[in-house]
This record gives sequence, C-alpha cells and structure tokens, in this order.
Amino acid sequence: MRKKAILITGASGEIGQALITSLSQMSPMPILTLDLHPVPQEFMSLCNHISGDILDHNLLARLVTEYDFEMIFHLAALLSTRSEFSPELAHQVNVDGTLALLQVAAEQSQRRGKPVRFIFPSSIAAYGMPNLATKERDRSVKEWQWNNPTTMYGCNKLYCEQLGIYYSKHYQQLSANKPVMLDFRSLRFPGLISAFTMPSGGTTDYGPEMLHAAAKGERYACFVREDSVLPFMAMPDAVTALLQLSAAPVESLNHLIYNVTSFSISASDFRDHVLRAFPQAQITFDPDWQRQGIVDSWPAELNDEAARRDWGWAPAYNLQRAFDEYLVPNIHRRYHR
Ligand code: NAD
Ligand code: AKB
Repeated sequence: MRKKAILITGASGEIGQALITSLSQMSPMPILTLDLHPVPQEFMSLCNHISGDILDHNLLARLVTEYDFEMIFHLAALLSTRSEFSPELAHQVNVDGTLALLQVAAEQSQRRGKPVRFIFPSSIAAYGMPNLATKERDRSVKEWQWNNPTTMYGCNKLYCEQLGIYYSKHYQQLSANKPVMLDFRSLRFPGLISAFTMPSGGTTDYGPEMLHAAAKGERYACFVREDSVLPFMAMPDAVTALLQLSAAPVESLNHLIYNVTSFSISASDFRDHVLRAFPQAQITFDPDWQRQGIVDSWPAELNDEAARRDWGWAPAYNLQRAFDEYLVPNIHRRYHR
C-alpha cells in the first residue's frame, strides 16, 4: 500500500523552507521533501527528507512505488544568474527535471484515477522587454504579453509552463481512452525577499542582499543601477499564494498561469528603505552590466488582476508593511540576538 504524501522538491531552498513550515501547520498529510541538500535541522521533524537529485530516474521510480502523491510543489531549479553560467546544466535541472516530475504526476494521476495537483513556481524571467522605453511604457505586464525571455532560466520557465498545460490538457490525446490527467497550476513570482534565508544564484538578489548586509553591518555594492525597477514580494506572501492557488477549486481557474505581485520599487528607493531601518548602512552602486541587462529585460510591474479575480489573491504585505512588520524586525532579531 503506497503512503499518501505531499511532495516538495527543492525543499531546502528559500521558498521550500518557508513552505514546509506553513504546510505542516495546515495539512495533516505527511510531507516528503527532496533536495540535493538536507533541510536545516529545525525542519527535520516536520517532514520526511530525502537527499537526492530530481534527475535520478531510479530515485523517482522508487518514490512512485512507495508514495501516492496528492500534491507536488516542484520548486527545485537553478536560478537565473546561475543558469547563465551553466546553461546546459540549467536546462537539464529546470526542464528535464520538471518533465520527469510531470511524468511521475501523470502516471500517478492515471493509476489512482484522480488528478495529482502539480504546483509550479514560474517567474518574471518568463518575460523579455526589448528595451527600457518599452519597459517604461508597458509598465504592468499581463501574462500573455512580452513572452520573449532572454535568459536560459526564463526560457526554461516559459517552456515548463507550456509542458504543464500539455500534461494537464492534451497528454495522450490520440489514445482511445482519455487518461485522468494531472492538475497543473503555476505562479509567475517577482523577486522574493525572506527575512530568514539568503538568496543565491538569482538576479533579484540585490534587494535581499542589500538588506541583510545592512543588518550585519557590512558594506554592500549593489550590482544594478539606482533607477532599476523590479517587482518584489515578501516571502510569507509567496507561500500564501502557493497555498491559495493549490487550494482553489478547479472551476474557479480560468487560467493555469497566474502573475502574482506585491510592490514595485527602484534600487535607490530600496536603499532608502534600508537606510531608514539601518541608518549606518553603507550602500553603493556598482552595476554589473551583464546582470543589469537581465534586470532591464524584466518588467517593472506584474498585472495580477486574473489571480485577484479568480482565486482571491491579495498580498498581505505592501512595501511599508513588508519592511516595518516582517523584514526589519525579523532580520534585526536574526543578526542581533
Ligand atoms: P533556491 O535556490 O533557494 O532553492 C532551490 C532548491 O533546489 C535548492 O535547495 C537546491 O539545492 C535545489 N535543487 C537544485 N537542483 C536540484 C536537483 N537537481 N535535485 C534536487 N534539488 C535540486 O530557490 P528558491 O528561491 O527557493 O526558488 C524555488 C523555486 O521558485 C524555483 O523554481 C525558482 O525558480 C522559483 N522562483 C523563485 C523566486 C525567488 O525570488 N526566490 C522567484 C520566482 C520563482
Ligand atoms: C531570480 O532572480 O532568478 C529569481 C526569479 C525572479 O526568478 N529571483
């Protein structure tokens, strides 16, 4: 008899750690986590962790024989900057890895006669604004606009969204018996900022890096221009979005891909907010033109009307609340215990 479980891949990363905590509080179903790295000690009692690679087909085959997955949060990925340094490896992890997990979910949906819910975090990287004038003019992009990514990571995300739609709507479309298909849902996240973990390998990392460096009393040279604008979100809202989308009744969903966002801010405004909380912070701007190019290609804002309308999405943390009530107090406590 297979054990029922919720699977989280990439669980040792930033979103994974935040998700394990919330999910374990609200769902009685056992949580199985899979990551190349172990989850930190404090999460060990909340999940059953397997250290392993999503590209290991033998491992996935073993999991399928042992577990009946009700839901899969597929978070494992290489982020944008890291992916530009190793594009072929990024393709393997981000695309081949996702395909392998979609196959697991498709197979399990058929065997149990009930769709496995598959939640996939996509990204603003799926967009590609051709120049700064267009980024300024088409400030708040809708899901179907400017789907011209310029990074391997963005290409991977956009394609995996399409793969998810294929597996949930058209898989085995020529077979005589229509199979029970998986239930794929995806969110396009902006840059996420956690008070408890540090990002690595992303291009929105300058925001959280600036804030954490200030709290630690370290100098920080920001790798983008002061006028660079991107959308951001506090980590608790990202987890709320994942959980709300995963719980939304299927009839309410008019799309499978949804933008979600909270606040858009320039790098200089970000610095000003950090300085208000940590007046001694030493923040300078030393743009890396290659990473700047990626930031310039991402939209200034996301239009998240569809998520608001279809499943009641609304962030709890706007810019002010994110800094005053979540980021600053928790980061302060973290470094000044
Ligand atoms: P992260 O880098 O902190 O975590 C990713 C995790 O995936 C890491 O723990 C890593 O060890 C694991 N991983 C990588 N390759 C693996 C493999 N082959 N097998 C098993 N595990 C592997 O990233 P995150 O911020 O937690 O992001 C999680 C997901 O959300 C990713 O898909 C990312 O693209 C997406 N996302 C994140 C942001 C953000 O700002 N953090 C924004 C948009 C989308
Ligand atoms: C990155 O910068 O790669 C991520 C993302 C926006 O997907 N933070």
